[in-house]
Amino acid sequence: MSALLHRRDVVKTLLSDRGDLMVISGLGAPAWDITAAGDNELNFPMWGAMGGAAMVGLGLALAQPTRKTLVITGDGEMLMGLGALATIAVQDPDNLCVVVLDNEHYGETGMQKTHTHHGVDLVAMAKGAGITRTYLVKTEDELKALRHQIYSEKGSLFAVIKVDPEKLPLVLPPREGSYIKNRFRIAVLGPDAVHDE
Ligand SMILES: Cc1ncc(C[n+]2csc(CCOP(=O)(O)OP(=O)(O)O)c2C)c(N)n1
Ligand SMILES: [Mg+2]
Repeated sequence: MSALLHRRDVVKTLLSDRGDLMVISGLGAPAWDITAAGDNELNFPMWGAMGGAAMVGLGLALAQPTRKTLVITGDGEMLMGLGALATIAVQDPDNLCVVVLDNEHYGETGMQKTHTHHGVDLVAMAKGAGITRTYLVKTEDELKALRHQIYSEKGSLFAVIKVDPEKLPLVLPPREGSYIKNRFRIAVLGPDAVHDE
């Protein structure tokens, strides 16, 4: 059996040479992962709102149809917001990728096992919702193929990447929500996107 992929390497691979890719992360460890790959004005790390990452990604993808949105979240976070898969399938944007870093645990809160540890199959759930391009990634080669799909192919996709349930040092993004939001809006919409409040 091959060794599990390491989440920081996975996220670095997905975000290297990212161009103008817009990235939403789920709260907790995925937010530390995208920051470890390099803080970026086109990152919108969720500091809370567990269960909301894929839906925030959908809203962004619909609002910015000419650019690509990548959601990177955890299995626990995705399990909390499963209804998003149905809405994404029905809306069927051609510019939204949802990637779940599945360590089969709620890592951030003490490594309690999640449902995926007990066999719940998020890829099958996404398929059942009607998302046609779904991927289960366990190897470097499969990760490279997924990267190609994200950057070079059109259409929404959903991927589960099985990763090591390792505990890693925190790499925190900026803490202030209004700063992250304004930075993101200016990067997407230009300097007039933000007014003094
Ligand atoms: C509504 C809500 N419930 C619970 C929490 C506590 N919480 C924060 S992160 C987290 C675990 C996230 O697990 P997962 O998405 O699998 O990410 P991992 O740390 O394993 O990568 C939990 C339970 C929260 N912040 N909000
Ligand atoms: Mg997890």
